[in-house]
Amino acid sequence: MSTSRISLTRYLIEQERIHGTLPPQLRLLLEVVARSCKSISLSVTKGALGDILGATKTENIQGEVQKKLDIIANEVLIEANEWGGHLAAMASEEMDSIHVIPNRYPQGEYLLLFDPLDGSSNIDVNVSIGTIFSVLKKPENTPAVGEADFLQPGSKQVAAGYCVYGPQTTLVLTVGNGVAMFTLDREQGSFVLTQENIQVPEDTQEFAINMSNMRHWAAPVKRYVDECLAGEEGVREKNFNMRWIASMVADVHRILTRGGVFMYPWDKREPNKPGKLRLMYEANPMSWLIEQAGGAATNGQQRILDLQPAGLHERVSVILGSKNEVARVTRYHAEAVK
Ligand code: P6P
Repeated sequence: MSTSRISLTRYLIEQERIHGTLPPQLRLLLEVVARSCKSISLSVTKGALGDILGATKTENIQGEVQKKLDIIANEVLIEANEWGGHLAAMASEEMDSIHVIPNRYPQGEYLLLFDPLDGSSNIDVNVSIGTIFSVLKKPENTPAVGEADFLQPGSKQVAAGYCVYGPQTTLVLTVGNGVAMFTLDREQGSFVLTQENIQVPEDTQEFAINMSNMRHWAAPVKRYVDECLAGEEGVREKNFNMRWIASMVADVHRILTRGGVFMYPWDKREPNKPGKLRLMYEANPMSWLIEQAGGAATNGQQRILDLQPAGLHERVSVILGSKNEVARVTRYHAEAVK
């Protein structure tokens, strides 16, 4: 399919025609999410002119102070998605419990999860941020939708994606037949297909991790990063570059575009927490995108998409990106327990 000026709607209709994996309700859901991202992008680009910078006086369930834009983005997604009849409920990083579709609207068969504004610490310093979303089907024959209906492994996702608000506003999504990227044409106000069948190179010379946490890492992560730092004089016999944007969406976008390995592993600062990132609406959607693009994603021991969630906001250790590098880090974890 040539990518000359193919709109998101046309792409989704053609995906349904070719693969039959995109029923109208799911297509509507994705189009509404895309429209929400356009609206969020508009707020983001206003910056100080739009009174959207700075923090509120409230905290989310993670105990993190909520930025104004966190709340704005959350409200945009809730208001845009609750009346369409395609959802049974929504879950968000910014809300303690699920948001069930109000009785005044018809209920649909999908569950939408999102981190409305990922990378909040970058908002006030004009660095790329983004929205991450994941779509599950509501289990059959459940009388009233509840939190337990969301607790499905990432392998059950029917759609996943993100929108990165950077120099371009780019929507990246998968419905299970590969990964496509759409760039926002602000003159037309529509997302245009700019890349499809994205492939993550199996090898890389670029790793992404917050190096300031080095003294807290487990041995396998330290071993892997030390070998990268040793460069061509070390066992890897090649030099590595490092990137860390502190915005998962931007780091993952770089990896989808040119390869690399992203790590936010368990560390001993809070040993009872498996990691910092959230499984349901950060790690699962990003892991599916990476796998759909030929990469890999584990928590150091297991494939992330196989993990059975126990809670809506549970955290997970994340190692994802170029397949051969993720395999190496995962192997180092296995060797450490022998
Ligand atoms: P740190 C943003 O807050 C986030 O959840 C991810 O987007 C990002 O990768 C990570 O946290 C950054 O964490 O500890 O480096 O600030």
